[in-house]
Amino acid sequence: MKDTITLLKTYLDEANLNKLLELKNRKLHNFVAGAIELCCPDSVFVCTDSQADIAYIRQLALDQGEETALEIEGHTIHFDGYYDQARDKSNTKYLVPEGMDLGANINAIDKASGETEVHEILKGSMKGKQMLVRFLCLGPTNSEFCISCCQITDSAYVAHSESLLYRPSYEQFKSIGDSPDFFSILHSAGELENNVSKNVDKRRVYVDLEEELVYSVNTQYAGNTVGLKKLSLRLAIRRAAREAWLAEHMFILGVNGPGGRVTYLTGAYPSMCGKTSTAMLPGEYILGDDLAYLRERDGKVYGANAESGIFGIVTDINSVDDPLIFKALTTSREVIFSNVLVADGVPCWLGDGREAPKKGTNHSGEWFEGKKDAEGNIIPLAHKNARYTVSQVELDNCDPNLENPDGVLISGVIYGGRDSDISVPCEQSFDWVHGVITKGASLESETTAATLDREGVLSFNPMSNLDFLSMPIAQYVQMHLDFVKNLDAVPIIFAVNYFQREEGNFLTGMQDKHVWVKWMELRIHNEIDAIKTPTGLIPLFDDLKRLFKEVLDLEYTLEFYIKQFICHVPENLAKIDRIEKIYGEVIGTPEIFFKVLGAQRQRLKEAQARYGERISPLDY
Ligand code: SPV
Ligand code: MN
Repeated sequence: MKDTITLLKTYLDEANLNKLLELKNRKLHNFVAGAIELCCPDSVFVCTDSQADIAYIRQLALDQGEETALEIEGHTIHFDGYYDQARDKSNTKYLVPEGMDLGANINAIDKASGETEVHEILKGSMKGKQMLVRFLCLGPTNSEFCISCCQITDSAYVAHSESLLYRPSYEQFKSIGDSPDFFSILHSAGELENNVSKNVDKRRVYVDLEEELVYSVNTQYAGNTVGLKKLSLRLAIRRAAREAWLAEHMFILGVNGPGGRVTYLTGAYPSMCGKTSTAMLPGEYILGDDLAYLRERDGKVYGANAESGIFGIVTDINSVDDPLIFKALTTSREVIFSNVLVADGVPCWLGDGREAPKKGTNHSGEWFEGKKDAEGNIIPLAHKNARYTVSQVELDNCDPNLENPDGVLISGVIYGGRDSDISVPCEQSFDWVHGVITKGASLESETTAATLDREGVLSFNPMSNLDFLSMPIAQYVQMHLDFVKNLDAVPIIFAVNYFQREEGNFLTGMQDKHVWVKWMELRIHNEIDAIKTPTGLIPLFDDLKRLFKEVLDLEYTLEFYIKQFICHVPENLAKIDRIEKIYGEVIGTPEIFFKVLGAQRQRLKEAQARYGERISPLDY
């Protein structure tokens, strides 16, 4: 490679060179120079935190046709390619050096060959394009949570999305000086056809854990490209392990309790399991919807949102079920829609509660009702995983602590999954260890459209973080067990399941989650009792009856309570068998894991002998 500064001087005009060299960081200069040499852009734009630079990126996305303006001021639409609509799990891999073993459940490739492969694919990928260099950070700026990041991309849509999703950090980069302590992400959408990545067969997301560097190529979908989202989560999990904190796939919700108190809970649910709508419950506070950093301080757990915006699923958002976000998405502000249908400048999506147009433009191009794709499948009006991108401050109930460098005190953790007949709608674990093992680490959920897998298959997803785990599972579980060792105030672990079904019909209403979190809030403060079952502590009917009335103005019946909170013993036993088998094959699973699962099996069997296979909550 040419001398770094000489190379930068050749490719950058004076203004951009000055912006880059003002950051006196050799690793950064090398990263940019290396990316230029590899990707061969026509020009380079260095984006500072200035309004003018940020506006340049926003306009570029329109000028390049990656986004198109919609009727409402500030709204734009971006389309990803028809086959580039979700995270690509199979082509996302860790580059592992010799001697590193991440275990069987984690997708990895030998570092030397993976690096060669991805470099080959990236070679010349920015010819004819402008390279954009962005500085952003994870966690509130200048806080102990904060991680600086540099993203290079040739997609103005990716760079624009980051303006809405993260805090700018060019100024902060000045303060890190020559420190190598930042994440680097290099993305190219690759060759484009009709403005979408053409060579999706060569789509790759490769993560270099040693260099804290991610490569992403031949894709535009934000889950594969926006470096500070899932790409950095993979890096952050590893860094958290080194520094004894937790980087989690969690929302942070502030729940209003009696007497004006606000109690914060985090929640980890796989995609499309009600995570965002729980984080956004009307009347409560949203601190974050997807990525939480948790740290121990003074014997307590404090949490902060790694992000400051939302890349949320738009499917099923309507004025009745999600009034806050629906309002934000239908009034003037900066919003990027992706993969919805546009008809006469108006975005429409599945389940939006409005009359569906018969034609328009969507991720398949010009669309009409009944249109089929190359495989003969009917193309719905919009993709199920269609999304919106918006800054969190645009929500009426954004938590005022979003930028608080201290974070917020976390009193509860919720693990959510999707199953029809195993888990009750809401349950408290007996203690941290029981919760980590039987709720978090044992989480199973039916697959959804958020990844390119087949939908509806029950799959194992510990802490709903499996897709992003960058260390052996056993070590990750151990990290959770250890996290509370020095704590005086240990958060309570809960589990929820919004997807119980009886003869195909859902047993819980869309709004019921609001009652469950209010119940948790009262449990955290020890203000109501609970019933001990073999799998955890469940609500008393009278408490739920009162809460349904207070929170939702609904009459909750005993009949419904029994249906929802029946313990399905055989299904729970089968789940324990499955989980034991999985962890039996995981190298290094802590002994305590099998002990806690074994004790749960024992409790279930004893209860079964006494009350039968289906235990009503009134039986205990
Ligand atoms: C998820 O799928 O969990 C998301 C969206 O939050 S993505 O950015 O694709 O990860
Ligand atoms: Mn997510």
